[in-house]
Amino acid sequence: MTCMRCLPVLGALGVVWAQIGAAARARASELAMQQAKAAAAIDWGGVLWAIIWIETIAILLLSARLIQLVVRYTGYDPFASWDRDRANMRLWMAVGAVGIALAIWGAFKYAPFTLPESASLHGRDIDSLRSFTLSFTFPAFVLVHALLFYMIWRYYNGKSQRAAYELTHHGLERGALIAISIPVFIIAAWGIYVWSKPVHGQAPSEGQRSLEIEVVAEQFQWRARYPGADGKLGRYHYTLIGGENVLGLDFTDPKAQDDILPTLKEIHLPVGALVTIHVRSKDVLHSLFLPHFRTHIYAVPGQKNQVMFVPTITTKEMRRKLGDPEFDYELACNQLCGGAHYNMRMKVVVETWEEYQQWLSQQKPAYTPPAAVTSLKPNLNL
Ligand SMILES: [Cu+2]
Repeated sequence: MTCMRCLPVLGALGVVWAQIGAAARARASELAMQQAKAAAAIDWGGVLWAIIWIETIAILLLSARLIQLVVRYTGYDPFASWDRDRANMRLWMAVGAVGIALAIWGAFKYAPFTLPESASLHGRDIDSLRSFTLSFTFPAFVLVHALLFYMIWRYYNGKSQRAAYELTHHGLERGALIAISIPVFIIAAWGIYVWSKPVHGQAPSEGQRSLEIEVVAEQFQWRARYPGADGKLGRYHYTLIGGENVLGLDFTDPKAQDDILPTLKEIHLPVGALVTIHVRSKDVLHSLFLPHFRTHIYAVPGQKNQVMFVPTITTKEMRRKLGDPEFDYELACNQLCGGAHYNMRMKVVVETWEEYQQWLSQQKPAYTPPAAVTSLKPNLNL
């Protein structure tokens, strides 16, 4: 009984909590877009929804309690003629029907938001693995739910026919074990092979170009570093971070002296080349996520990570395929890393080798040689 009394309070608290959270999130994104305007605003829409929810739940709970009290003190039960077991069964059937209808509706509604075909070589294997996994799990999902609701309908309490109870059925158990373990084993073994590819399982093939770049995470942006003419990224150390040396490069290392730091928030990648991205973080845990290339790795403070893939479709080609001239590949942070986490994204441009070279030649080196500075003569022709 005590528990019954707590329920309305707990329910109301839950609703208030959810509404406060929703209102806070809405406010946070609003703030980012229109700081001054949103700072002074109260989300009256959110407050109104919270009130409506609380009132609705309270009315439902009070009505139920009222019916209970009327039954107790008057002896009159408006539901006396009901077959409660049958009513429960029918309600469960309704839950099943609504659930299935919502699932079908959701599948169609959100279909346009799914990712396009993979734009990386290993991504195709990941997509095949996903299709294979779904080809087993989806029929299993449908079958289990169909059986669940069938059993409720067939054997609901109160019906004359009762379900038979059997302690063990070795044949059934053996069959289920084999039927389940074979696809699970295939998925696990294939998964280990496929998922290791973007981490360390690829090497450039004969005549294939390769490129190593670095992407560094910090609250709340990504910074990229490209190798200079030597094709190698130079040393860095976190103690050297400061001033203009935002990535802590060690300029005593000749390999670091020609490294290039693109100024814009975008990275360019040549199509068909094996791209290795070295990933590190300057502050908290971030996550480098390239959904179109089916590539993802954590950016961990104090640790070097790397991920590799071969982009197979240029941005222009993908725009044509999707019929969307605005389409861009995205590099996003996939780890809730702080207040402006949503802002932590970069555009990824995949282009031909020639276009890539041209773009790279326009980027700024991270280092200005001291000799170039000291050789400047003072202008004395006053
Ligand atoms: Cu982040």
